[in-house]
Amino acid sequence: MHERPVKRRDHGLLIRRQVALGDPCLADANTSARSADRADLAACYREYVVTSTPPSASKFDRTTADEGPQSPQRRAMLRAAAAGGAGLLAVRTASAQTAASPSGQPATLGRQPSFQPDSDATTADVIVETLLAWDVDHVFGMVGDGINPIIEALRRRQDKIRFIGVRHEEAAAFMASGWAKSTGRLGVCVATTGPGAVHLMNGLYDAHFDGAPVLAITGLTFHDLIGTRFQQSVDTSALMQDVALYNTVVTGPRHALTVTDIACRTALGSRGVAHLTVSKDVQGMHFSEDKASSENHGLRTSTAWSRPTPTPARNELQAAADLINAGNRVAIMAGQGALGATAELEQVASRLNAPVAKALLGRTVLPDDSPFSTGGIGHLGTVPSEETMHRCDTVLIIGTTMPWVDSYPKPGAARGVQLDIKAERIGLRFPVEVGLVGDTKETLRALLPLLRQKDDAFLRDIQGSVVQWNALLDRVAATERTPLRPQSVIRAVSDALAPDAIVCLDCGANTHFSARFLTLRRNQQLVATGMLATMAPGLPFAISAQLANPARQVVAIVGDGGFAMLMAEMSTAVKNGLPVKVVLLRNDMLAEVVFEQKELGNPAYGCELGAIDYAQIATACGAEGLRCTSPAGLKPAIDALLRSPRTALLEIHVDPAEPITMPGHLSV
Ligand SMILES: Cc1ncc(C[n+]2csc(CCOP(=O)(O)OP(=O)(O)O)c2C)c(N)n1
Ligand SMILES: [Mg+2]
Repeated sequence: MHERPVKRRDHGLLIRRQVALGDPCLADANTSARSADRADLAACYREYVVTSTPPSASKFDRTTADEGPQSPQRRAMLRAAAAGGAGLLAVRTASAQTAASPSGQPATLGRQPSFQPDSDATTADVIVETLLAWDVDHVFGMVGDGINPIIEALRRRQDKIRFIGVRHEEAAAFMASGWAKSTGRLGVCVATTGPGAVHLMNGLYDAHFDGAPVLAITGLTFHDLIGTRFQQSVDTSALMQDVALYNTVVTGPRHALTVTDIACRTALGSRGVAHLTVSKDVQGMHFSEDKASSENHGLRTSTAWSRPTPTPARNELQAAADLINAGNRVAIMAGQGALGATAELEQVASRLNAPVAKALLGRTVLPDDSPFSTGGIGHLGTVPSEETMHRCDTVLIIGTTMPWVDSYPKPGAARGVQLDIKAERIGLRFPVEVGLVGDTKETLRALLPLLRQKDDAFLRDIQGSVVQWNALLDRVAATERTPLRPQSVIRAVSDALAPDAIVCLDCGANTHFSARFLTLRRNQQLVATGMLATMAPGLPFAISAQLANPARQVVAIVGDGGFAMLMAEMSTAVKNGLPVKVVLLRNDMLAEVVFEQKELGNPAYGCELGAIDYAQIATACGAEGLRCTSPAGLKPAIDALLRSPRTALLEIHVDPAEPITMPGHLSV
């Protein structure tokens, strides 16, 4: 088969140049360069260039100049990273980031498959080589006899692709989802036949519900024992039917050549989960054993990739602009679809003098201290956001289907325009008159010149409400009592975060408090479970976010119930030398559900957790375990946590009776 040459890319040079230029797409590299690690980073560049080694023998003849993943530098880096070299990891990830844009989609890669399988290559080899061609350099999973050939193919390429072994496959799927959410790049997880695949499901649904590009690879029982009630023979294809946008049984290396590409392309292009399942014997099948069917004349797909950036037609943009221009009090609701379009959103908000309410996953589309921001919206949101939506006469909904309909304007009380990349989402929560289906950044750019400048009367009104709301938050956060008020804990954490921290959330009362009391600034990032609202992802999200962003501070804020579900992953963080920080709000209770049961008029039932010493759990896993039980100890404990160079957990005893409230019911 024929190869087309691909452009050689020197990652080291590329990063250095982009850091110097302050390329906003390279937030990580910029951060690294700004931070105290700058000298380390420079040393790393030198080191990995100097220590690079020639390619090791492969079943694939490379006939072209190698792209990033195959470069000797990259191999040296990954080898060092596998051995726990944090500095080298920083370089590796910065280079990988060159393929990602902050809009949550990789930039155009423009690559072609650069390998030619020889007759010895197995299905597993083809799958892993295709992942490399797609710039995948981390795979999360758990070994098992149903995927041994795939694990072996990963082992033989460990200098190019890092396998992160987990303690529970659910965590691997959360890590893949968290990786995709925090980088916009493809997250990949692998699990064995039957039980391993079943364990992936919750994390895959998280990715599916939040549009995170994830590829799951699972084993299937022996190809000729499917349907014979053989051990572990779960029908993984049927299992994934609902969660996966692309779901295929791989029949051999020849088939793997095409379908692995299609799986990667589907996950990235359609933003969701793709699933490949392969019988364990088929994983080891050699190319020479795989006879092509009569209609397969050497079919090969291409990994050439172009980021979809559609813009609506001119007349649709004009219709949207006309509607918005006719409004007197224009409000914006923005979600994760606007991540990466901050500059454009700021320009539009400024042109319209529009307050901007932000859905949880899109919390950082504008910094919380922006003059346009009204904070979060919905049950976890703020009074100014509610006011904005209930007082506006025009709403522009951008990249969100925030689920709480009562936080949108009342139908008929405002006119609406909605911008979303997915056509089927237009009008889902609010009956808009104009739908713009397109890429947020490009569409806002095209819309801006059509919008007329508005006065700031509405914005100033809402800003008055923001001032009052912030004063209320300050008073709540200033409460000093034992057990601690969770809001004061979150405020103290927020105040201590690094300027470019990545905060990962779980699900529970702790999420309500975090959503309200974290002030997220420019360059900070939030990774959370949105539409699935599942317990337990906080720590796995933090682990993959830290792997993807080694130079940044990564903090998981979790409840005790959610943490207990996957707490063995602390050892995954320790084993991989990741300085993840866990802030654990301990109330010995599944507190959110206590309030939900009470709201229904029921006594709390089934919500008590057995007391666990979480600081000791952390220590037992090889991490640092800290504890705080009083207001006086709070700040020093948080400082000690964040200063620790190791994986560390701070267990903070908080008041289980502190209620979660709708925005209007928060009181001092
Ligand atoms: C996997 C999963 N199981 C159950 C729930 C329902 N649920 C939502 S919040 C919650 C309690 C969370 O408890 P914890 O992690 O201790 O946080 P807290 O509410 O105490 O802050 C439960 C059981 C869920 N969202 N996800
Ligand atoms: Mg709890």
